[in-house]
Amino acid sequence: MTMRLEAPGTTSVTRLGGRIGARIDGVRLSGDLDAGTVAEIREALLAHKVVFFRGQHHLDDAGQAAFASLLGPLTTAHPTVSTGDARVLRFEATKGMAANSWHTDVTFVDRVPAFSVLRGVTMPAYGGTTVWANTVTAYDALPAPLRALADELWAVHTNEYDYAREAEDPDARDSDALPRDEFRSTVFETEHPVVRVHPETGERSLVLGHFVKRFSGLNSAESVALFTLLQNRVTKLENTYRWTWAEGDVAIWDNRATQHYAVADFDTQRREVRRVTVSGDVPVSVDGRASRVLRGDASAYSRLDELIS
Ligand SMILES: O=C(O)CCC(=O)C(=O)O
Ligand SMILES: [Fe+2]
Repeated sequence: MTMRLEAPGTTSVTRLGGRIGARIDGVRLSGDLDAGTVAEIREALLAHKVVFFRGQHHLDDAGQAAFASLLGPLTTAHPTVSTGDARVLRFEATKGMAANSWHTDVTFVDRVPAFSVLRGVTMPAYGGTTVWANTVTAYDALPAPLRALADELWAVHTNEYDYAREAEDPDARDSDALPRDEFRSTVFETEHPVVRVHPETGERSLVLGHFVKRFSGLNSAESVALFTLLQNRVTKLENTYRWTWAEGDVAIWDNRATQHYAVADFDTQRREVRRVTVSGDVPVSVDGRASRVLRGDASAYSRLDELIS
């Protein structure tokens, strides 16, 4: 374990991938960070979509939540998992279970979180990496006819149980690595535009991932075909960055511009990460229409009236 102490004012941002990812050095994350440093982190996060910090061994749950709240008001831990007042969601795996499916966090509600802050608590000796994909560059790289199609398309996202997947793999858990029964204790369904306009950068990004059930107006076979086409654009390796965790690492991603996948290749080793999410607003399409709730009330999970940006 290495601890690095840096003098104030030595923050540096090192780009890691061609399309996504940067490491930030010289910052000790805490709820006491000065506004200038928080602004630098936010700027790097908006530019690089996922940023990584090494050596944050001093952070506990309260410190992680206090730091995260400098980026905006926090959501509760999860819309369907009861954690009381706790803001921190634990993902623990001992049987190779992880969020090993491409997703954007919590897209089944209308108020999709803006940022997720994830802390590596216990890490396996091998495996257990996480991969992020840039959904803005994926959109930008679409040929014009596909961009026009995506711009007009809407999709229904849900946390509803995926029976087909369980039949194939009885040990698998839902994509957010939560106990299935609790995960679907309340069913949420929201219709989002497939292309949303980012509220801070103005960039367009593809809103897809594991929670998509179907595209509005298309049948399920058509939905699968089109989903595969667009989703493959997001997860193309050139459009991703893969992080090998050490304990004390913190990753922050812009959940409005990314998907991620936790690789379940660590056998029976222990792995634990803890997540805090920052509230986000309701996505808006290129023609200015907001996402629509079909089922479920997420107002207790995340309050839109508290948003600052
Ligand atoms: O376990 C991981 O690396 C990521 C888990 C996940 O999907 C999340 O924290 O949102
Ligand atoms: Fe996730």
